[in-house]
Parts: sequence; C-alpha cells; structure tokens
Amino acid sequence: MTDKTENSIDHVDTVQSIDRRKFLNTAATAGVAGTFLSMGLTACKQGTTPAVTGNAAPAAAAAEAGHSPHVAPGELDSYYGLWSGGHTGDVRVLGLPSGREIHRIPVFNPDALVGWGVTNESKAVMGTKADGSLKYHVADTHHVHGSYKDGTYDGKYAWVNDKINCRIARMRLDVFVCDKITEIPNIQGFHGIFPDKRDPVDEKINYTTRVFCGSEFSAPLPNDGHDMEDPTKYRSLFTCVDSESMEVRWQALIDGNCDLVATSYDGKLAATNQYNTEGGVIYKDMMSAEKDACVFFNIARIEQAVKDGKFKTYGDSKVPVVDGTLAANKDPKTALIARVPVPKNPHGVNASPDGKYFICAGKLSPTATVIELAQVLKWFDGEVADIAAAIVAEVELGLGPLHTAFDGRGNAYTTIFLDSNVVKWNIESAIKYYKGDKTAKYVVDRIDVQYQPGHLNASMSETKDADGKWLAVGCKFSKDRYLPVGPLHPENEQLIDISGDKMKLVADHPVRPEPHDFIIVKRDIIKPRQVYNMDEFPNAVKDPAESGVTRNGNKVTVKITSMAPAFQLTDFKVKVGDEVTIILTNHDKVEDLTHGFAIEKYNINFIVNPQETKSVTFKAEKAGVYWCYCSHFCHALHLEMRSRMIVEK
Ligand code: RUQ
Ligand code: CUA
Ligand code: CA
Repeated sequence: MTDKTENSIDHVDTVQSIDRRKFLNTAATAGVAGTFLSMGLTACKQGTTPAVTGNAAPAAAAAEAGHSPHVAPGELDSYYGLWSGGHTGDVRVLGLPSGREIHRIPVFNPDALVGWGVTNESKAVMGTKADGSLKYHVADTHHVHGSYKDGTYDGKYAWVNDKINCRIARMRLDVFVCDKITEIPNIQGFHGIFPDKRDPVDEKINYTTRVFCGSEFSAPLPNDGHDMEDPTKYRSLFTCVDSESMEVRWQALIDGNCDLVATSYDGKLAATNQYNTEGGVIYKDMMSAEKDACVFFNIARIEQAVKDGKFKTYGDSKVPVVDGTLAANKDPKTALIARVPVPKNPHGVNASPDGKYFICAGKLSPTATVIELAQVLKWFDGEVADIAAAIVAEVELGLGPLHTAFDGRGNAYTTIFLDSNVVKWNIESAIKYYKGDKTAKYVVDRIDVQYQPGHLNASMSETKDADGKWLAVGCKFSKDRYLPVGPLHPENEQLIDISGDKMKLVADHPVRPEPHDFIIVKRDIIKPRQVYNMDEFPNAVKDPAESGVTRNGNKVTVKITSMAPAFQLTDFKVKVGDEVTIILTNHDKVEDLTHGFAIEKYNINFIVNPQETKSVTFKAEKAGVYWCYCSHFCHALHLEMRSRMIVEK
C-alpha cells in the first residue's frame, strides 16, 4: 500500500489507461486508495480525466432534454440556494434553477459593501481583540445548514462553519444577516455541522434547538504546551451548540476524529464519519486501517450525563466534556456512543428523508454503507449484540464516493470523485442486493460531471420534503469549461434535472473557489423582510432633530440621519486626537432605499438599509476637511448626498 502511493505518478498513468469500471470491480482497496491520492496530485496537471464521455455533452444540448434552468428576465426562481463561500468566509445566496447569485452574506471576513468588519455592530459579532481590531481576518466556510421544524426547513436560521478558526456562525434568514458567531473551545479543524431536527426527549420540541459540530484535527487537551510531541495523546471532541443562545452546551471526547455530521429525524441520534480512527498525523497512517467508522451519539444520554455532573472541563473552557471514548462506553445500555465500522476513510454522512438510514461513503473504498437507525437504537437498548447488525447494505458505487443526496422517491445520489460522475442508486434495492439477492439492480443511472465532484445536494434533500426536482453538484475542477483566466480556475457548479428516470445535465456555472456545500430550499419557506424596524437598534437616532455632536473628554459622538438625498448634519466638527463614534440611522422607509456612508481617507465605508442604524468608531488623526459621501446609489441627487467632517487642530 505504502509503496504504491509513493509511486503515485506512474501509478495514475496505468490506472487511467485501463477501463475504470473494470478497475473498480477488480481493484483491491489498497489500489483504490492509491489511485485516489495520485488523482489528488495530478488531476489538474494531467488534464486527462477519463470522464469526458457520454453525458459530457454541451449544456445547451443537454438542456433540451431536461427541464430548462432558464428563468426569464423578471421571473423569479423557485428555490433559494444557500452556498458556502469557502475562502471568502461568506455565504452566497443563489436563485435556482437559474443559478443567479442574488446576494452574499458576509460572515467571518470583512466585506467592503456592507461595512462588515468596519461597523461596531459587525465587529461585535465577528469578535475583536482588546484594542478593538478584528480577532481574525481569514476563514474557510464549508457547510451551510438551515433550521428545522417538523422535519423540514422553517426558514428561520442558517449556520455555517469556519474550519480555520473553529467558529460557527448563525444567519437570520428574515434579513440574511449573520447575527452570532461562536468560537468553539478545545478543538481544531472544525468541519461538519448539522442542526438537530427535534428534541430527543421532549416531544413538544419539534424544531431545532442544537447544532452539532465535528472537528477533524486532534490536538493536546488542553492545548497548552503539554504532550505536543506525543500524538497518541491528541484528542478530538464532538460539540453541541445551543441554536438560540449560540453557547456551547457540551462536548464529547472521542477516539479517532470527527468530520461531517448528520442528525436523525427523531432527534435521538447524531453521527459523524471518522476517517482517522488510526489517530495518524500523516496521511499514510490515516489510511492504514481497512475499516474506519461512523460514530453515533446518544444525545439524551449525553445530556443526562452532563446533568448528573459526569463531565470534566479542560483549560480555560467551562464547557462540560463527557467521556465518549470506547473504553468508557463498553456497555451498550449505558453507552453514550456507538461506533459502526465503515470501510476506509469515509467522507460524507447523510440522513435519508424517510428517516430510516444514514449513508456513509467510503472515499478510499468504492462503497457506500447504509446504516439502519432503528438497529442503532436497539443496540443502545441492549437488544442487538453486535452494532455491525445496523449495517443493512455496503455496496459498490464507483471510485471515491463522497456525499449523498436524496430525491424523496427512495433514490440516493452520490458524488464519485475519481470517476467524475454522480451515481443514482436505489436504497431498498441496495439492501436487497446486500442481503443476497444478486438480481437486485441498485444502480439506476450514472452521469458524468465536469469534473471531480465534491458535495452535491438536491432540492429539499435534507428534509422529509425532498422533492426530487433539481440536483446541484459542486465540481472541484472546471478545467476547460470556461475562458481561461490565468492560473486560477474557477470551480464548476452543475445543475442536473432529476425529475425523471434519467439524470439530465442542464447547466454549468463558474464559481469562485470554493463553496463545498449548499442547501436548496423552496422559496416560499423563506420570508425575508425588506425594511427594518427602527426599534430593533438600541442606538437608533430616531428623530433627525437629535442629530449633532456631543463631547465627553476626547470621546465624541456624532449622530446623523439619512433621508434621500441628504444627510442630516451636512457638516460636523471634531478635533485631532478625538475618538469619534458616528451613529447613522437611515430614515428612509422605502424598500431598496439604501444609503452608504464613506469617509475620504479614513478607511470607512458602510451601508444603512431602510430604517437601519449602524455605527463606526475611529480616531481623528489628520486635520482638515474630509468629505463624507453616500456610497450607495439612492437618488438622482446621490452624488450630491454628502456631509463634511471638519477636523480641527
Ligand atoms: S467537505 S467537498 Cu467540507 Cu466534502 Cu468539502
Ligand atoms: Cu444616498 Cu446615495
Ligand atoms: Ca483511516
């Protein structure tokens, strides 16, 4: 195994020259794993991905055969897409099926349009150092998920993770604004998130109250300088965050790592796939075992343990940490966790919309494992001796299976990274096949995508209302699909019509790297407001007559209002050395009447939407006249909409 991966470049040439499907059927797991790694290294360079066959026809031609993604000018899309922005640390809002980008929600990184990271209000959400500067400037968002009620989206919140600085952010979907960010203690490499869908104990709580978080990287616990040279002492934690307060409720110490997360429809179980049960610190060690796992968490038992005081805390963190290690959880009847064996380095874990199964894809094994949740619960009740009994299918899908989506008609759609395709397969047929009925054909259809898909998601796929209309696929490489723009290529998002028996590729969209994951939500679920209520802002300047300058030592507060096409305070005076706070309330009530406020040479720009209030604080360092102008087009006299900051010596 080890030798093969070291010779990866030669190896990939050999592999690409043979029929991939045959290879799939005959390859030893070791061969599959080796191929995956070499593809990772060479996919871009080689430009010879063997996927350009069959359905790789131009999108226009393919569109004729499927539903059209074309939404005419003036017409509205039927779905909202919430896309993670990747390195840009934001969340993109798309209309689907058109793929039109409607909005970006700034989250972890500063944003020059809305003044995210500039205004005091956004800085308070993002987190600052003692001197008031932002604590972090970079982020890596992967996974966006929405809040639930009765097993479907309720349109209230969405959450997104930041892998770099271990933060989870919440966005309000009434105004599409991030309102809370929590940094999770004791972890690194925070990757998967998933909201729960109901409470495991209280029947009345049929909506989201927790968000579960998986961290990929193990580290010393606490990470304070001890055990640094001994990776066997590194630990991983699974985290539960309260969906309202956004405080960390508890963590569970586990063996191996976490990755992506899924939750059951009955609220009783959450799970994470584990690709590093080995506890390796280099990739060879992380892929040395034939089996890794999917770890299930018994939420009610964990929370009871916390209530009973059966927890520890680590370092400066006050968060209760329960013991979810294998050694401490041998008796199923009291166990907090159950570990289901899954082939080599699984990547995704996804809950089927009928509430019955979690599907874990192998990545380095060509298989997907179907785990029956009823059996996992029986194991916790001591009714099933071997947890492996929960595995009701383990079927081959292709080389490098990653993530799975659903159509609500019993079919699953899994991205096959190496083969560059999406496979549609029937879950019940897979179960029959695995039970021994070799006539059961579980693969229903397969479609090539361009190229190397990671995440995919279907419309309403992660809810009990999965409607099987559209499937979006996030392809990691666009290669030749777009005009070249220098060395950095966009990624390629493709839209597939899944309403019929056959999948039909209908559109391509270039996308700035790299979105990873997304959800597709029926448009009537989300009910946005276009105008704020002034009372929502405690510092609002409610009456233009209140505008003016007040001084307290060298701290100066400047209250300003806006109403097109003028600011109320057409000039204001401060002194060099003052700490100036400008509070601006927009008195316009008309939808879409947004103003901007930019101060020349002071590095300040932000917008105020109708009835919104924002503030900025800065030091007046330079004497002189500095124009403040409206930076957002609002009126025929937009250019004339200005004020002057006069900084006296
Ligand atoms: S993970 S594909 Cu966050 Cu699959 Cu990126
Ligand atoms: Cu106000 Cu432009
Ligand atoms: Ca592994």
